[in-house]
Amino acid sequence: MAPAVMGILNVTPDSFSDGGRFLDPDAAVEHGLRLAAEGAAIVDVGGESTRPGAAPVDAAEERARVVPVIEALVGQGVACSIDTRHAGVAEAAVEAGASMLNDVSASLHEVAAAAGVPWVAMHMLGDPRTMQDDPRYDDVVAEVSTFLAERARKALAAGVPRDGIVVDPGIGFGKGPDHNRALLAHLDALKRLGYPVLLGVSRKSFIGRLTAEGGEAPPPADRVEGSLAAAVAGIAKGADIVRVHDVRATVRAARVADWILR
Ligand code: HH2
Repeated sequence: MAPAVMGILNVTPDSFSDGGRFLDPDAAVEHGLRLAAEGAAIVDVGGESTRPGAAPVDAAEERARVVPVIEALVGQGVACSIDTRHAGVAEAAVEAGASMLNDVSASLHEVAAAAGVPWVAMHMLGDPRTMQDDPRYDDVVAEVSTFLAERARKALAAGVPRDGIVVDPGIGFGKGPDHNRALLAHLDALKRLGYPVLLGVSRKSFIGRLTAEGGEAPPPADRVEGSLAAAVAGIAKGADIVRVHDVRATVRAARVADWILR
């Protein structure tokens, strides 16, 4: 099966790429419908930016941002995941119809078990406010793999079924450029854990750096080629789900890559 494309819908004022564009619920629902029409298998709804340096959002505020949008999208037949670090938000989102828990804290396995929804465990070093302050690893691939294996074991013990676990290296979450590159180049090491792998590279800063001209990185919305290259490289290394802003382009690229690779 071709890798699944997860479309990003940030109902936030401050996300690094699309902050403020979809804070209005009507605009958010319209964008979610567009992502689904473009081929997103699932739309990932988030109400808190986790970009480097971002300040945490009050959980009640986060819930108020995401719940109406999820209700409206699910009501129109669009599968949604909830991108959160907060148990209360995750529970409210599942209540509203979200069918997957995208957990950037990798700590909400008990919520996933109780709700009976698949759980994405993402690796992050520290928290968004400080994670890019000189992150260090002895062996980033081994440390991220060990962390995710241990979290998956905890989730199994809590009652999340084996086929309800997805792992994600957390590109850009407490990682410098060399850490990101090592994780992408060795994504097959994560695959060996035996769970589907989700990869989020879309428009991230390493792509901006690599595609800079005259020392200036293109703005996030102008990083589509680099994002496609990174997604396809990830797919070649076994990514099963790619989380992206540019859904139509990624669906097309993934289809071609998959035809060649599989
Ligand atoms: N990246 C972001 C947010 N959530 N979830 C997973 N599983 N993997 C990721 O790599 C990932 C994620 C950051 O991207 P974005 O949502 O576009 O920005 P922001 O955090 O500023 O809202």
